[in-house]
Amino acid sequence: SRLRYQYCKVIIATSMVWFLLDVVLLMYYTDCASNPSCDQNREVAPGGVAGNPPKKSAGLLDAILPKGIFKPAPPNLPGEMGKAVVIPPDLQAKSKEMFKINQFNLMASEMIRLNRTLPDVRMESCKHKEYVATNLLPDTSVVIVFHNEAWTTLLRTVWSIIQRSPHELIKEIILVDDASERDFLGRKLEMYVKELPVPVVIERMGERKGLIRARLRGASVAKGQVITFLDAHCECTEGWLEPLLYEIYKDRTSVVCPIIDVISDETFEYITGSDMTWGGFNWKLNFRWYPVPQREMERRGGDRSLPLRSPTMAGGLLSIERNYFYEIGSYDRGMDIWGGENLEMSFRVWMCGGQVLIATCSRVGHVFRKVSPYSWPGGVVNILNHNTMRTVEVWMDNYKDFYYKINPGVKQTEVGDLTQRLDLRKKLECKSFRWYLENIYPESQMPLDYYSLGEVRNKETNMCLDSMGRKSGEKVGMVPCHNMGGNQVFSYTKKKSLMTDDLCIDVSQVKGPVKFFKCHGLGGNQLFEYDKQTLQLKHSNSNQCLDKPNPSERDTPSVGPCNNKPSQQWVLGDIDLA
Ligand code: LR7
Ligand code: MN
Repeated sequence: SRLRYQYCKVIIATSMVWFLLDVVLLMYYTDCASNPSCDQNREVAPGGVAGNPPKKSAGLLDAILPKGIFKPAPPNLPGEMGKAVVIPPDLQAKSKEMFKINQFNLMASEMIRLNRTLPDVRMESCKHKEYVATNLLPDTSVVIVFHNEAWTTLLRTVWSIIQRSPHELIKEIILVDDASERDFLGRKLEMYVKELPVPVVIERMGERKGLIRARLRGASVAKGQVITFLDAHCECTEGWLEPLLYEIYKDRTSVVCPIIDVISDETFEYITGSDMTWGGFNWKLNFRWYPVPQREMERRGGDRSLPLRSPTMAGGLLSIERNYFYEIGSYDRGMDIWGGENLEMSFRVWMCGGQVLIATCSRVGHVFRKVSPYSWPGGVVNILNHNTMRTVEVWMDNYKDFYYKINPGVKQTEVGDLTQRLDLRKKLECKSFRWYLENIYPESQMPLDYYSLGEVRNKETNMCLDSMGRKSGEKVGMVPCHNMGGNQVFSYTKKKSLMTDDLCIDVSQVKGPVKFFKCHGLGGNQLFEYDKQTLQLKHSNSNQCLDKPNPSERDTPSVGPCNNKPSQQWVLGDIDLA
């Protein structure tokens, strides 16, 4: 392996200047990538790292000068300026194989410099914004937790902070290793970070504790006035930090997130995200992006560079004043491995007097994955249910019914001791979940008021409306009632829509199929009058009634001229029309 290392060095030093599609180099990449002991990445990093001073500068090697002065982008290197990496055809099979290691294109990541350049993706009005002088802004510790992260993505996160933040604002970077099992994240990482131009601290969890407790550990050693959390596969762009710190400078109870741009898991292309979406959640308590409502645009006087008051946050990328982090209850130590903590913190901050902001002038890229790459000790479903139950039990009051009804079987999950979290809510004199929905999130997918929450049963057929797990634009299902909630839970809301999760029943054409559509809360095609005497669900716009499926449709309800046949009679579960 020592020999291979030398080999790597020689190859890099001699051919990297020309290379790009140089076959020799690409062969080297494959060798290096699959061999954890290969030190290719070290060479792409700063000169003199880990006692391996580059003998001869070969373009790449001194891309960063010793004092942290950065040269302009070397042209034509893969991934520079955030461009997509193209894997040549003969390496595609290999790159597919490597994809499984981290559930992203590891080969592409390894082809990109750790300090690659990125475009300035901010909207124009952000670029010249005046904040206060840097020395008035609070400084920050950046906490990055990781479990089995790839070398290149982890270090590219670190390098992007170094490259694009004022160093006087970075108190330190804290890397918290949540019991990774990869050798290169051990001593090699420790040696490497010693050479970096900002202080880097490495904390080791010893045993796998999950990201929530790992972040708590990171926070506990942080010395900055602010703690900034990042995932371990991010890239910060120009001017990312100042808008986050500035909001905290103005109001220490602000918890501030950047816009999270997309780093493609396939090509590592940097793709700008939208400033027109914010954080919400559905009945299953999944975090979801939803369009920013007109109301919020107007509150900001149409200025899109002003921070958004977001109902929830994605969770991975945020700045919070260090003392406020503890005052407001840090994280719930009872949560395991992954998930739920972002909604828990969002509800808590809003309900207990703070605010969650998205600073639209701050942009950080994140590698979004389709599949999770790690093990889930105790089982993924158990862990997610456990964490989410802790959130709903402590914060959601009666609105937790939505979660439980759409997730039959969750209640068997063990939730653990909640007394400390319930005490916290009392001590902080937090407002109700209803207050949160009314004031912070009136567009929520959970109706503020509703008549029913349960099945919608057809009198003639004894079949129930069923979402069938379908999406917006697809047909509503109707199958035998199973009495277990889940996909057969609908709410008849006080806005008179029939809603399941974040979808509403929508009839847009006369005689057309009965479909699901995103709830818009404006009545229209989504408005049904329920008559408790005749049991009809009358679609006002078309003046027709909801009926069993037409003979031509197997399992989709229909609409037709109202009559008094039992096929147009519906019994709504748990209804209270008072
Ligand atoms: O056991 C673990 N220990 C860890 O240290 C499992 C994970 N981790 C680390 C992991 O290495 C990574 O750095 O925790 C971080 C988050 O895990 P990811 O990247 O596998 O998941 P994700 O990007 O889907 O995570 C999103 O949701 C999580 C819910 O618990 C956290 O809040 C993540 O921080 C969050 N990420 C983001 O908000 C980035 C944008 C994604 C979106 C939407
Ligand atoms: Mn992530």
